[in-house]
Amino acid sequence: MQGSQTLSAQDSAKDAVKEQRAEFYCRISGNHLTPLWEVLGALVPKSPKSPAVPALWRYADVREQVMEAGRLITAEEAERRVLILENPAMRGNSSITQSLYAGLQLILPGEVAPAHRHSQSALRLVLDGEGAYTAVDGERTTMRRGDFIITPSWTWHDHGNLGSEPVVWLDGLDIPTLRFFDAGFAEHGSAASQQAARPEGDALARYGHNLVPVDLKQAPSDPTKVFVYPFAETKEALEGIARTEADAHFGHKLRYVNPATGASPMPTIGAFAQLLPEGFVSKPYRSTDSTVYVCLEGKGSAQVGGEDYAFGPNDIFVVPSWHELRLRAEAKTILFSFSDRPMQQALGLWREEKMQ
Ligand code: GTQ
Repeated sequence: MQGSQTLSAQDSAKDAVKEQRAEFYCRISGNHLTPLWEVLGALVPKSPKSPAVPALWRYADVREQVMEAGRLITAEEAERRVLILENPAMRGNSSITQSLYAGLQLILPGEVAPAHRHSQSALRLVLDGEGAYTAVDGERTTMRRGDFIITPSWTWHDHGNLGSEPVVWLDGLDIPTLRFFDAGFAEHGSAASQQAARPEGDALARYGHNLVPVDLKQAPSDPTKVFVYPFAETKEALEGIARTEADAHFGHKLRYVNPATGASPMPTIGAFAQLLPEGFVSKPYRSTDSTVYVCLEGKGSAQVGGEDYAFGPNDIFVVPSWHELRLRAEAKTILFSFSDRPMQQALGLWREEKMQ
């Protein structure tokens, strides 16, 4: 009896304190103040607690809806006809991770997505169809499946389709990052399509063969002038290194670089290509850069947060920060991926953990 009375006395003392605090919080709220101690654990977590969740988009499930968008609006009217891949736990945010945006862009035969430029950096990974091009600062490049194409911050770009089939690619942009920094600018071009200032292939010839113009000067954060990384070359590199033993965590994984500096192609987004031999099972791995993966060839599965996500060609999946990833390949598999790693590294924040 004595014990429970003491307990209830303690309880009512606690309740009184709670009430006083609640009244205090309410009063200071009028001055736009709020107590740190109520939120400190969430603000300064022991390890990353991403609001993003793992997710996979099967291309076969969404392709028809992308095509349906093509019957509802023209590329010109939409400016960019894109279905945004939204992280299921962050709907309404136009984000696939906290810092990055991804979308599927469709361009139909004869269409033009008009020239514009913005401070957001963009990458394209060509998935489906042939005959489209992207023009970047006066040079066109034909888009072939698996090609990794970039439009760095503030470069003019337009897209067009000169072929006879619909073309779909994955867009990856740093839109949420620029929104976070309130650093977004954009403008429209004076014409829908840019005048060609240089012949197709010029940038790749000039900057993409382990040679650069003799007077080229680039700061470490400058984007590469190589704006297309043809899949044929990426595949040749991956198959070349796949003759040696695979890394236990990555298989055979390469990082796309600005060949003039060794830095990432663009300062805000890092990109990677990896080959997993048939039957490969990776050891678990995690890193602080939430990563978007695209399967270009083969099939397998990604185990993230204890769940298995089976993937095949053109399927896209996202692995949030600090989530353990285990990759399995049922056939020889090629994955493309991108993340905000260069930003985190520039700020000294990036961490990884290779588990056994
Ligand atoms: O192609 O310029 O998915 O400006 C989103 C914004 C693509 C583009 C997107 C863009 C673009």
